[in-house]
Amino acid sequence: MPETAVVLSEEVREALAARRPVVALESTIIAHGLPRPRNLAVAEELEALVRSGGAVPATVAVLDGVPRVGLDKAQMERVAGDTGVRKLGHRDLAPAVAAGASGATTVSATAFLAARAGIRVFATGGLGGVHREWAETQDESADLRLLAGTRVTVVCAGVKSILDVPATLQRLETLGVGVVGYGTDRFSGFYLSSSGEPVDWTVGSPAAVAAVMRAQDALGGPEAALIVANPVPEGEQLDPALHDRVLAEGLTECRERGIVGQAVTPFLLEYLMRRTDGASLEANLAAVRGNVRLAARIAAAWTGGGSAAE
Ligand code: PSU
Ligand code: MN
Repeated sequence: MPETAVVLSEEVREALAARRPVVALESTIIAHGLPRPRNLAVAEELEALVRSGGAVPATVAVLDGVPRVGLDKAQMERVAGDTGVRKLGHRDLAPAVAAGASGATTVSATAFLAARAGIRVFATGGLGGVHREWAETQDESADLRLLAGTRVTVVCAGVKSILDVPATLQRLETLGVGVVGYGTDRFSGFYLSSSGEPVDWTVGSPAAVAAVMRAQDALGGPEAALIVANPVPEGEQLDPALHDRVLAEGLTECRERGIVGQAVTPFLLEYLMRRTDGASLEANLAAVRGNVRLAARIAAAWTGGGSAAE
């Protein structure tokens, strides 16, 4: 790939060259997962949280056909405010580049571009995964396959609870993607602190995550990702009974309206937000903030070579 294929901001390039901590952030959550105009404030807040954790934020997006790692203020405003910004998974990158299009990157596209740029740690809200209607639709997010072949550490609140969580965990096992619970032996449930599903491995500190990352590299083999499932604090989770009720209604409406493909996830997130009077949005934001903070500490432990930042 020619060097110009992915453009790093000067700040990100310098930080990587000096081996200072960098955290990649995705932009689909900004453009398609949160309501305007609050999404711009959130994007800026997330970058500020990375900075206060001692790391450099690198929000990823494609603008006018150029994949960018690290956005300036005007570029961030376009991602948050321009309604023509598309949703780009990994497979959409080449057509978007060729067409000169602009789009926000999902986990799959962000992880790919971050890895290309040399960034190891990436924070998001919740991963995509296997949808509950999989038997009819075969809808499984491209996030999973991409993570099976991309050596990044993804800090997330598990997978979105709109999904079939046990099936998604099974797919991650089949694909050889490592999953560790952060401070818990339960898999995080996105809007909920726990999905109720167990995880096989628990880590308790950023240094412990960095040790797993170093072991991955030392062992070699398939270049799979590491998923760090970080639960939203219980006091900030969505009420589980409200969650289950509204989600069931949203899934029915999604089916009745024939919503498929890339539109499913944004539709369900928006439906939950409306029908919980914004409570799901607050839980989603609490999860993302926690993930971004933790990612900065993991990036610091990673670049510090093990002695650094607890
Ligand atoms: N996390 C959030 N909100 C989001 C997403 C993650 O809190 O909107 C996005 C991510 O970009 C993820 C995408 O990759 O949802 C999954 O979409 P799909 O199911 O269409 O692959
Ligand atoms: Mn999908």
